[in-house]
Amino acid sequence: MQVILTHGYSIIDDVREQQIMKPYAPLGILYISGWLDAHGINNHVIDTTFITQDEQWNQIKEAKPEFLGVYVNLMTRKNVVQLIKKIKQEINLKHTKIILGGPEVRNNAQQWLQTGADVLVVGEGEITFETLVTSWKTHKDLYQIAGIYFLDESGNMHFTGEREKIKDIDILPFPARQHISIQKYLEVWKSRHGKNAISVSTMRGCPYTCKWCSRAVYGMSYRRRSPQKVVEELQHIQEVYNPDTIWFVDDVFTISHKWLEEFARCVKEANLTLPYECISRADRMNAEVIHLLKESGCFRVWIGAESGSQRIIDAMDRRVKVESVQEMIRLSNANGIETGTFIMLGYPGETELDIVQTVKHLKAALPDLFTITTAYPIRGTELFAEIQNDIINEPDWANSSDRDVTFKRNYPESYYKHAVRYVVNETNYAKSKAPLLKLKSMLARMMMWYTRKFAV
Ligand code: B12
Ligand code: SF4
Repeated sequence: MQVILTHGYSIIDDVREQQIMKPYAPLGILYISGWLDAHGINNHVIDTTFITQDEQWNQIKEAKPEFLGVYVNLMTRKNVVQLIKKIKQEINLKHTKIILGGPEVRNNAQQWLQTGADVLVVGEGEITFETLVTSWKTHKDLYQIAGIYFLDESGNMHFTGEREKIKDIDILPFPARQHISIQKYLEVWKSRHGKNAISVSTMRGCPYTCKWCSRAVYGMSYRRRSPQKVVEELQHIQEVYNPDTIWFVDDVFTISHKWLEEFARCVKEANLTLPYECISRADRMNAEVIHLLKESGCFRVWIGAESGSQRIIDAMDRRVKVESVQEMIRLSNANGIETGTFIMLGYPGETELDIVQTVKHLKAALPDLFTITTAYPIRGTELFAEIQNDIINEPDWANSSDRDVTFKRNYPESYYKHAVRYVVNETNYAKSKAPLLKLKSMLARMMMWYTRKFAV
């Protein structure tokens, strides 16, 4: 039995990431690979981050796998659709079973199955994938495997029901980083930023309800690895790869204060000095938490609010107070932790006044970094359900992502390009006082007015 795991992301196609150059290894398939290793199932990972789709195709053609598992998210949809179509046309791969997993499959099941995928795994993938590769011999077997979608003999979509989530995620082996070239990731980081990073996951699921956020994989659960296990993994990473920093991909790193306390204690006991970056929420932070973060090696914390307007934060069901976001950003900075925040413009109902409040919020908080996006509706989210009747343009599913879906907002689409420039330049001006930034900000504000009045 030949099992291959792969994904559809390639930096060569991603002009934006070529500028940022902070790629991370595909943790989802590495977790599955580690699980298969631990259960004696030989498997191979084709990591496409640094290769082209053609190279990926050649490797698959050569290997002729019996099972091909592919991770897919909304951005890699197009590449994965193309891959599936090629496989379906290749006579030498007629026995290859295509199994998809990741956040994209649950809410696009019909489309993926019609495209040619044989089985879709929803939610956590380790046990479902293992069960598939060990017990799927005939089509009938699929009905017994929980957590999958497939087409029945009449071509109708069949769902076998949710698989029970793994209760104790400490049973998961470390992701099989040894199956790919982590060195390559470390090198590109180092050459561009002088420092490098490796990603680590300590929790699965998030109990919050932000309307634009996809919880298609782990749902609203909260499960956490023990601090001891996490520190063990960090020690292992330091020994084998010796990265400069760690990025915790967790949704809300400080969600449990008890966990954080224990984590800080374990880090200290292990004499571990590995600076890390993480994401949190202001309502799960306070002075003590910031102290624990600092003590355990946190050099940067991202604290989201998405907007500076409480009205919009409430509309998003973000459940946080804008003042507390500002306070936690300032407090983290004062304690020597760099800060970042996320901003989203164009949320339904947002007016120019809300955008001005967002600028005020950024100026009051002065985070070291912020990212800014225009809101887009991910299928399966509450935001998607809310704007469904206001969709203006939904491009061909197979050639686009949810980011390309446009919906009716308060202002025309072109307005938001200028609004982004306004927020960026005005905030950066507040930091540096460079006159050119003020000029750019004023120009952007004028264009906001112009597009608001005259653009269609
Ligand atoms: C880290 C991360 C990133 C990183 C790094 C990505 C990377 N290479 O790892 C960066 C910052 C680059 C990033 C970027 C983006 N991200 Co992101 N990201 C995450 C995050 C926080 C963690 C991912 C992770 O490592 N999880 C841990 C692993 C173990 O979980 P997993 O990948 O889901 O894998 C499990 C299952 O999905 C399944 N599975 C996975 N693969 C496979 C394959 C098979 C065959 C099977 C059977 C099962 C299976 O089994 C795995 C183990 O149980 C998730 C949110 C989250 N909490 O998961 C968002 C998330 C994946 N990102 C998301 C989005 C929207 C983006 C961006 C579009 C954001 C943007 N505006 O630019 C970009 C797109 C990047 C791209 N081109 O692909 C969405 C995806 C939504 C969707 N429906 O596709 C998520 C879910 C966030 C959210 N809650 O909305 N992201
Ligand atoms: S945005 Fe963050 S806090 Fe909100 S639901 Fe998503 S992961 Fe949870």
